[in-house]
Amino acid sequence: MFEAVLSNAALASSIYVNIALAGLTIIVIAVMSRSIHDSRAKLITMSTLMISVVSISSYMGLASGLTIDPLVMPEGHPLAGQEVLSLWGRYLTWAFSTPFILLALGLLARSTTDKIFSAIVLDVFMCLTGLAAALTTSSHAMRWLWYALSTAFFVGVLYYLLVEWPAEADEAGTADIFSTLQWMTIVLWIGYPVVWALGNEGLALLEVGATSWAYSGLDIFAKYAFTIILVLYVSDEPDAVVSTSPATA
Ligand code: RET
Repeated sequence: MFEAVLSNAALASSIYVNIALAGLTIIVIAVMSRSIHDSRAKLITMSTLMISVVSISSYMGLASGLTIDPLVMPEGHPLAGQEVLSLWGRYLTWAFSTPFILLALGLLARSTTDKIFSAIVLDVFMCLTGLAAALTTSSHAMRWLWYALSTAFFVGVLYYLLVEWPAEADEAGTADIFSTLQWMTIVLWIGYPVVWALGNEGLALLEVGATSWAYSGLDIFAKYAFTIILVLYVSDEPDAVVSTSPATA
């Protein structure tokens, strides 16, 4: 499978570019974090750092062919009976990377543990049911039923992003930065199910290289740009973010 990646220039570049950007982001954040001392500010920073730690591992899985397989599509699929290259490792590793995005946002909004926990559980199941959609080859209808279930979990995640956390961020005094990152997240995240639907595993309007680049492009903004914007804000250790001691709270 490693050769299947190497022989397709669009597919290969969509993977290698992200390995480089994830590596770069890790170095930049590791250096910036050295001057952050408050434990809450540091926790948010470390959470964003983990997004790229997962990402570089995820893209290594794709580059090495470990998490890629040709799957024969069932009857009803536009490419029925043909082998479609599935980069299923993406869906698996989103279950590890996206929780860190939500943890960072929840902490920024000073949300409560129960809400952060619930948003993350919904998010993990959104990714795992998306993986199930990609790996189901026995029935075309079942692929889309998994897709629908994943979308239902996604709606749950959107509820926290659109309703619960903005109100809490308002109270916490982080409304400005929160709304920037919140809208960036909502718009970019909606792009992922759209790419799945249009991509080679869905309606097959895009071939594998274009599908992979579409995800990679979304990743560049949803992970690395998101991380840099958030860490630039947190590194000043604003009052709205830092730990409040019991004496002053
Ligand atoms: C799938 C397909 C099934 C329906 C839905 C999906 C949503 C995926 C999302 C992924 C976000 C990924 C990010 C990765 C960065 O590391 C699984 C594509 C709703 C929202 C932000």
